[in-house]
Amino acid sequence: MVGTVAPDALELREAHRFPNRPVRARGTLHWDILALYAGVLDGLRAAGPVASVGIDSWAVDYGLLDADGALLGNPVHYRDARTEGVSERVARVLPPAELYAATGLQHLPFNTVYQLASAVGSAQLAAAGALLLIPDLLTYWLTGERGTELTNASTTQLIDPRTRDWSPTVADALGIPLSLFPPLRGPGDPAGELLPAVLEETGLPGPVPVTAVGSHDTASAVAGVPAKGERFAYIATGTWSLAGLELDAPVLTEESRRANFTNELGVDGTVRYLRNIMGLWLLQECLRDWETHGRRHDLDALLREAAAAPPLRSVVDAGDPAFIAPGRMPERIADACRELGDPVPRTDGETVRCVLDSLALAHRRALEDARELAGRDVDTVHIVGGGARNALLCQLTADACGLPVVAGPAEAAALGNVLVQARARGVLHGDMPDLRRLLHKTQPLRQYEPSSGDHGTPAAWGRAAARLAGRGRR
Ligand code: LFR
Repeated sequence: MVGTVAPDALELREAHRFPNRPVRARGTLHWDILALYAGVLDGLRAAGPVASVGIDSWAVDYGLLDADGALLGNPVHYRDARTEGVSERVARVLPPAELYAATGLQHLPFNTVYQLASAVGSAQLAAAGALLLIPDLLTYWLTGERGTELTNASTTQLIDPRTRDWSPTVADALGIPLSLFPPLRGPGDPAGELLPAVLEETGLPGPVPVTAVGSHDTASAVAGVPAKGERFAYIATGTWSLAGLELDAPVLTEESRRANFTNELGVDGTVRYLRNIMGLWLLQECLRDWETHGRRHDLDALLREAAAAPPLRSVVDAGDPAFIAPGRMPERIADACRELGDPVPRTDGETVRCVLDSLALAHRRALEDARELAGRDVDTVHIVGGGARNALLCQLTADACGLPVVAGPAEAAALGNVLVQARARGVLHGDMPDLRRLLHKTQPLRQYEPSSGDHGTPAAWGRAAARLAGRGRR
């Protein structure tokens, strides 16, 4: 994505898009990191002359380097089964309450800490001289310089959100050598310059500085929320739905831990207080499954079918970690409906409706909990990320939450990334509200009012929420 920024103008152009296809080999699900790096180089070539580069990606995953700086194996996908049962083992050494008090991170089975705990004792970890999170690894290949960007480091579960620094307590208890991580750097810090070989390969005129941004895509997406005041909640929806609040300080209470809320670190000293919800992964996996069964759907037609399906007929818990692994998603959703005593969707359109109703309910629950746990009032919900294009999901979320939803921009992560770079290069000035002013001035947004009534009355949403809550998990 190429951003063009001036004090009163902000535009984004897609220069190049490439697939990200995980590869299973010898039973392990990997990222095809060299294909991704090749995509980055193609993107730079297609972008043409640029004043700065910044990289963000999904969180938690990493590559290990040997003493010569060579990559030791393909990074493993966080959806791989290697972390199965690891959090239970870790809990015996470090009780969940202590881990939460130290790191404030939501329990997700794939957090880096569990990935590393599962790797302790492996030949690969023993041979490692450095660990680089995905955006930091790509940055290293582009610049030759190593660092650990803070917003993404905060998803490792090895960072103390109060000090915004490593937590030796956690690392020591689990035998994880923090010395593997290069020094921390924050959004806006310099991260080197494109190497001569990279300039040559991409045809870019140098020098091109690389700037650290909120390298966790969700940190950049939240920086890209076009909020006008302080009383807003956000839902960054794509493969995941990350629903919560932007705070000045972490909430580390026992209630917060029980509610499975995370305190990830954001741009400009902020805390992203949110819950991870399965997101459009549920839909993506259904589409993939139907396609392998010879049913290739036109997404718009399918969403129209879903919109016409009976509302709130069947719902599942869209926060259930049981949905993390890939495969057989429609079947797993049907099983979950059965288990919860709801009718099994009869058509693909009904399955999609079940997914979207369930996501809307999970959004409602997350925002209700966040407001209560953080003691914050909210008058607007911002939906950013790819899901902002899904009108049905936006309307259902407005209905479920009983709040107006402002949808867009879909490319919030790229915009948040670009804004931080532009400020670091001196093109923009000011703090988050100033950067956000530029967003709501320049980006097309769409508003959804609650209680349209077409998709269930407020009372029906309340009953569905209570029904789901009564069944236990979040
Ligand atoms: C979103 C995201 C989430 C993180 C998940 C796994 O793309 O980065 O914030 O929990 O992916 O890394």
